Amino acid sequence: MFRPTLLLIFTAFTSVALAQSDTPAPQGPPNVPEFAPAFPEQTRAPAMQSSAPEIAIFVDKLEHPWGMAELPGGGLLVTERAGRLRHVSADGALSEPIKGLPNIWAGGQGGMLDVAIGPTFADDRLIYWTYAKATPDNMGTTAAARGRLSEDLGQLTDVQDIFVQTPASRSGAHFGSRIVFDDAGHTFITTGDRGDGDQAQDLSRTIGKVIRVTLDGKVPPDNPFANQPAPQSEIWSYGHRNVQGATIGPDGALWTIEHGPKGGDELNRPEPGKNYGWPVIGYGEDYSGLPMGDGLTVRDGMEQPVYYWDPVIAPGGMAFYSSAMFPDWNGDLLIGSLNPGELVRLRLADGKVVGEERILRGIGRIRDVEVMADGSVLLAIDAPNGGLLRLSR
Ligand SMILES: [Ca+2]
Repeated sequence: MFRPTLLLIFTAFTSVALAQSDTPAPQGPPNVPEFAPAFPEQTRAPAMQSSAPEIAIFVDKLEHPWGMAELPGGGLLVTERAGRLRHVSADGALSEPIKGLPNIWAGGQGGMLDVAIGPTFADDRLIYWTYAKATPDNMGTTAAARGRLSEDLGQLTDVQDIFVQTPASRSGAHFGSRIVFDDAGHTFITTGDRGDGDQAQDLSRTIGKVIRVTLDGKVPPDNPFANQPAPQSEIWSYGHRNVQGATIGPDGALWTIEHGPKGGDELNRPEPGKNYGWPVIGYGEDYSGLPMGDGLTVRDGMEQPVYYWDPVIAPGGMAFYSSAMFPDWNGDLLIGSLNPGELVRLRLADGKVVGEERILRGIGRIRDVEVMADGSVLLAIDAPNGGLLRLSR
């Protein structure tokens, strides 16, 4: 990953003037060629090209970095899946682990996951994170918590969970998750299906759901199932497989991205109370090569993704770009790909994808993408010897 000679090759390869063609971004053949998109450009949108970013190592030697969040005034917080949260200064100096995290179930895909700066941080220093919570009988479940970050950035206090997924499971698979805020006091928490897709359709469980609660974990009165008993009242949308990317778009709405099986990664714009189909409909197949369920891509009462990928990109985190440093990326969605390992750039118009670029293929498994206040872009590279890369111009 951190080999300058390879980085130079990537830079040269992508050093092409802004252009757009009618052919899709380079990718392999579909796993399920018989599936057709439900509308034009739901997949394989025309390829775009932008001029190359400069790449620098920002932080070396992180163990499976998973989430990043820039602090007001500079510097950022970064999680490591094994169960750590650290501060990184504006010049890339890495702190010792911040003390005060709850008990974390670190195993399989579980551990310390996303981190976000609370909307009221300037007043109360509250930060938020998602993690695999260890239950008393040593099962793991996705949870979201918040705590107060000390002025010296070394300690969390007043830690409390604001969401705990039910039921817990012994599975090490599909914990999600991201945590994002709208500008009206709502917290969205994305989850995964814990390797049991049927539960994503079960509204009595918070497996395979997008969750919406207040900043302190209460059910907002306008939630789609607010009049139902908990935990259904916490559900915003359902039928999701494993949502590891989420952000609020320029339209003020929640956008999410989820892992499909073999084929069928999806970009969604989840609306309240709606069913996003997993595992009943989708654009992938089982890892065995057999169809998922009845092999359907469309069904009444189930929503279509805005966009899908086959073969998969294995999406991590994502962010909309808005800054002067990369003017040709303005308004675009930047998505981290774990496999094949690249930055995926989507251009949207009227809620549809109209262009796609694959940038920095082979750079490594990108778990998260953070657009910094200065317009640079940080990529969290997941690996035993992972780290953070900084893209600039
Ligand atoms: Ca779906």
